[in-house]
Amino acid sequence: MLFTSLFGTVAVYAAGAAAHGAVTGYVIAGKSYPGYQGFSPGNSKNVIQRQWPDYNPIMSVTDAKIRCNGGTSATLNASVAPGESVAAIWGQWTHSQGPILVWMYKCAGAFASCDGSGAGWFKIDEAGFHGDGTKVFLDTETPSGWDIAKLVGGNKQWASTIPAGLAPGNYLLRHELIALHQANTPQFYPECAQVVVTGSGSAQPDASYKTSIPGYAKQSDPNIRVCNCSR
Ligand SMILES: *[C@@H]1O[C@H](CO)[C@@H](O)[C@H](O)[C@H]1NC(C)=O
Ligand SMILES: [Cu+2]
Repeated sequence: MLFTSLFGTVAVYAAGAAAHGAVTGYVIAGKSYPGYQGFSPGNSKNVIQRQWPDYNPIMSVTDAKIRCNGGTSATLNASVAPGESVAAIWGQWTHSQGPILVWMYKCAGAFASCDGSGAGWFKIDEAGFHGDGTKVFLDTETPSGWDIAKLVGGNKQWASTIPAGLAPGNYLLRHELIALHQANTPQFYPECAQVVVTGSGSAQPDASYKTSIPGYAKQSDPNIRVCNCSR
């Protein structure tokens, strides 16, 4: 029986880990922070990242997991000043088509009571398609035409800059990959970390730049219902 259960565990892990990915670490203002490794609650618990139960694709824009991949709390935070760099690192990534989006959300108070609800999310970075439209389905960095393909090879990092003048406070930092390799079947991979923005800025995005998550995209949105096949 021991053999059976061990084998079962390995098989489940392998199936979950086979072709997907999640943020598993950060480099913020030049400092490295381990993220959550997943699949084994109890490991790497004291991290800045909100702990996610798995990194299977989220298939519905209304799934509550789309906010932070199901992560609701973390024990630590990272300090960062406006203008400094925040990079996420993916432990593995295999899909070469789709956008990269980086979002923030200002907590009203302590992280422990900050659930990311309401129309408070704003985008600080994005990377989409910029190829010539003729070769978009190759599983390599060039010429897929999508920056997300750089995460398939390379160092699997995406660096963004905290907006200049952003008001200090406690923020959730959300990295989102949307994989579009299956026609009309977008897959969402979002993870969140807790960052304390320092400084004396006062800038906050206007309400027109803010949205709820879930809620920022419709399942029928043509921008996420694409077919990369044979152009
Ligand atoms: C951020 O982390 C530091 C160091 O662990 C801690 O002292 C501080 O209270 C934390 N800040 C918040 C807002 O949780
Ligand atoms: Cu996948």
